[in-house]
Amino acid sequence: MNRSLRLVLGDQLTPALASLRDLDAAADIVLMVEVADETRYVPHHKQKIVLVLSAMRHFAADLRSRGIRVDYVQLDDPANTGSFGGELQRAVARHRPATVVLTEPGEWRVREMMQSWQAALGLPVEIRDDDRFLCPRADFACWLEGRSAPRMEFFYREMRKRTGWLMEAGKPVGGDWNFDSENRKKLPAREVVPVRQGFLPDAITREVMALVALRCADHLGDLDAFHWAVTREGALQALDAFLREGLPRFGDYQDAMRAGAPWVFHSIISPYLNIGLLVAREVCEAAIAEWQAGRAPLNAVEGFVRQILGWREYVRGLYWSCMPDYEKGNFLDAQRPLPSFYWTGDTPMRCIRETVQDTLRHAYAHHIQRLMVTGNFALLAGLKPSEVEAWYLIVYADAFEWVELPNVHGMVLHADGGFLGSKPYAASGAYIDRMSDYCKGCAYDVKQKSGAAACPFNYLYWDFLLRNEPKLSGNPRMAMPYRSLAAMDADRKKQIRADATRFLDSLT
Ligand code: FAD
Ligand code: DLZ
Ligand code: SF4
Repeated sequence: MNRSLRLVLGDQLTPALASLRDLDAAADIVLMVEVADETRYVPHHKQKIVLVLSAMRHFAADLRSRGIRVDYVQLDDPANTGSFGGELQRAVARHRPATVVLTEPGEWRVREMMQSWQAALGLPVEIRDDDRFLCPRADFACWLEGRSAPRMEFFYREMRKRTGWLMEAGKPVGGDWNFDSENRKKLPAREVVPVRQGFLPDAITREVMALVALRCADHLGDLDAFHWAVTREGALQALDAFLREGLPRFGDYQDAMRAGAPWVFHSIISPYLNIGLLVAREVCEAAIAEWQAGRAPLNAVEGFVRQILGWREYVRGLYWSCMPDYEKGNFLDAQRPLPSFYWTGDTPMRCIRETVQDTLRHAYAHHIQRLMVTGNFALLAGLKPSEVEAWYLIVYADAFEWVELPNVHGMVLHADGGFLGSKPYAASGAYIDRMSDYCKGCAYDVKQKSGAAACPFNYLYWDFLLRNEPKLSGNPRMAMPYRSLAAMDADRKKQIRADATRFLDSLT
């Protein structure tokens, strides 16, 4: 029989996946494998492993209910070899297929593995493009060609034109491509944020939780707080709840942070998008429909669509165009080890404590917490890119290297010298104070600029500029802070260096 074996990975849980599309239910077999290598190439947060494995099991059950033969290997199967390659070999021996059909993976390291499979198996291995993304890799490479400083904004405009989303007669609706200036409001204390729709673990999820608790006992994270959806139906419910309760104010409060409320008005759908329970097109179209129906304002809908059509597609395009060299750079020569409070939250800096605690408890923190709190600190303190990147890949339920690495290496740490973004997102305590309620309950004083009681972000900000003056002062987008620095007298600069040295030395 001319049978093909269709391997579906843990982040490919989409019924319309390229490698499932022309499946012949009478002959073909879907292979899904839980492998130890994937659970430990970094020690992921326990919730991420439970999410992926439980969603895989539900997806397999769904395929079976539609008459598709699924060969599913569990993590605790005694014969499990622990690797994609090993399990594929065993499955080929079991089923004797004529071909193996795959969809390209999300990560470079898995792509490298896949390249060797045809020779190892002695069978044709077809790797199909992952067309769940809105910009094919080849199109992105064309767009990138010849650009020494690609910018998300210009890529995004191309994507708006290509999709026709939020466009009218070839022009952006509302007259602007971007309404970010309306999207930086501080969250008033009276503003009630939506309650996150959580999902109680069912029997399959509880079984996976027990397995993960046993096998990944040394991984960080709290399983009691596991409330992720593990099916497409659940993910659609979460999307629907966001569209009704979050989207209308998503734009206004996109950058706002509040202690004890990590989701604010965010969608909390990134894990579902990244493992395939939702796809980008349906999410953007659903948001646009809310604007068309007059239920959500343009600044919210444009802002939300830009995150997915713009940022998500842009970082993915850059990842595949720039790997494997992308992760090697360290433009600012940052060498400081990651402080232990990134793993515990045990620090008097309340903004970091709250962000790390949210992260440990929920495997989630929203974009501004990641960028302007833990990320900003890592940038200012000169933390080593490889250690910071490992942390972000470990702690979040949505972390996959294609999206994590460009955000951390490029956007946060400026380790690519400004290829992804035009300037480092460096900020003093004043930014965090403006956008959050963290500073009120902090042991440090955000208004003080120097001395032991001063907010460390204040002197670390200027110390960062001083330390990196030769590399950054020529950047036109850094002209303003460097003008302020030039106006400072020598004593003030000496004080900044002394405060920063005292603080940074205390980290180790
Ligand atoms: P919302 O704020 O509701 O945004 C909607 C969607 O837009 C998200 O679900 C996501 O799919 C997309 N999106 C938003 N911002 C970005 C972005 N910068 N890059 C790519 N997609 C974006 N996102 C991940 O999916 N995985 C990661 O590992 C990841 N690591 C990050 C690390 C750092 C340092 C930073 C600054 C950002 C990172 N992001 C990552 C992007 C962003 O923070 C998350 O996508 C977002 O916080 C997820 O929450 P949400 O679904 O509530 O997003
Ligand atoms: C993240 C993850 C984990 C923890 N476990 C598995 C697994 O056991 N089997 C699997 O197919 N996929 C898993 N994944 C997702 C993969 O790591 C992901 O498919 C690759 O990183 C490619 O993006
Ligand atoms: Fe963070 Fe500084 Fe505010 Fe404390 S005072 S919460 S350290 S920004």
